[in-house]
Amino acid sequence: MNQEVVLITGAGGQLGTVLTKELQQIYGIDNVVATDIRPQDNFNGTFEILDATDLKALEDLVKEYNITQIYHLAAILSAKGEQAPMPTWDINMKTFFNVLEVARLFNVDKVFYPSSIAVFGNNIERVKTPQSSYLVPETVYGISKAAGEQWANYYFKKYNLDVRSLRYPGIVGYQSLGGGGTTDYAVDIFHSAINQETFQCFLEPNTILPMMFMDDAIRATIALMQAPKENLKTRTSYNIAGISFSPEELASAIQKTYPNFKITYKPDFRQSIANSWPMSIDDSEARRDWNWQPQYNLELLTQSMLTNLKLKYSDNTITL
Ligand code: AKB
Repeated sequence: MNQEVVLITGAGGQLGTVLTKELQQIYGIDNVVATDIRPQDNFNGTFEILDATDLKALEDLVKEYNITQIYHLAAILSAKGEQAPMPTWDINMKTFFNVLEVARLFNVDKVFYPSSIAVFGNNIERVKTPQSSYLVPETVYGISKAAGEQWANYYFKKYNLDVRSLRYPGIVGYQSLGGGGTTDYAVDIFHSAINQETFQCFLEPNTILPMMFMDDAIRATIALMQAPKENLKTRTSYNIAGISFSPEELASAIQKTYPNFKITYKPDFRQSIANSWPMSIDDSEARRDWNWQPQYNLELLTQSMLTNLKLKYSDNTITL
């Protein structure tokens, strides 16, 4: 087997920070090229500034490092995207087209493309939303991800480019903060709890959304990317499920450890985004094709978040 050399875009983001470290573990620190539009403090490994809308800059890096896999994480998320719809569309699509074209032209073996539960929209089955549900996204982020899924499938069918994709739910991890999504509250709430602050939630108490602990999200990503090519029947993007919960359920789980923790509610524009998304996901195709199985329930997620964040704050190693 040839040595894999992996390039990541958006390596400084919520998922990117953690995925970069995991890929360094798997492929060796010298075989991972982390890139982001912003410099990263105290980065351990190879880091390059990259604006992924710049085709030539991406091409130069792929050639310079002989890249064999690209994980394309750079994107503007659901809530932030609604503040600037046209730039969001441009950035999300242009960066992905650049990745697809560079991968096709320079024989990159595999591309990972994150999609999202944001591809679904109103009037779908919101409980156990099926893989084959129709997609009528309500946000520009969701529209860009739904379009991206089709382009992933197109490049696979037309050019045999091995693009693999997951529809992530909200990701909850202690290592990083959310980056402008509708599910960010589920990370922020833990920081308030540890710091003994009242948390003001921008969603209503009973808004149930699909979520996933960071470790599960990383495991799913690696499992998909390492699965035998012939097993993968879905070339748009796979549904994956972790846990579903509402803000009030999450607050109650936190109160088991921090009984004095308080939450208040002040829903804003993000409520209507959340209302258009599924409450839970049917991921039976991911389970069938590459043995997907989540490991974290609400209790385990809560305990892990509280324990690890407490350690980070007390060690002063919080670099969010
Ligand atoms: C967001 O809230 O926009 C993201 C997502 C679910 O894709 N976390």
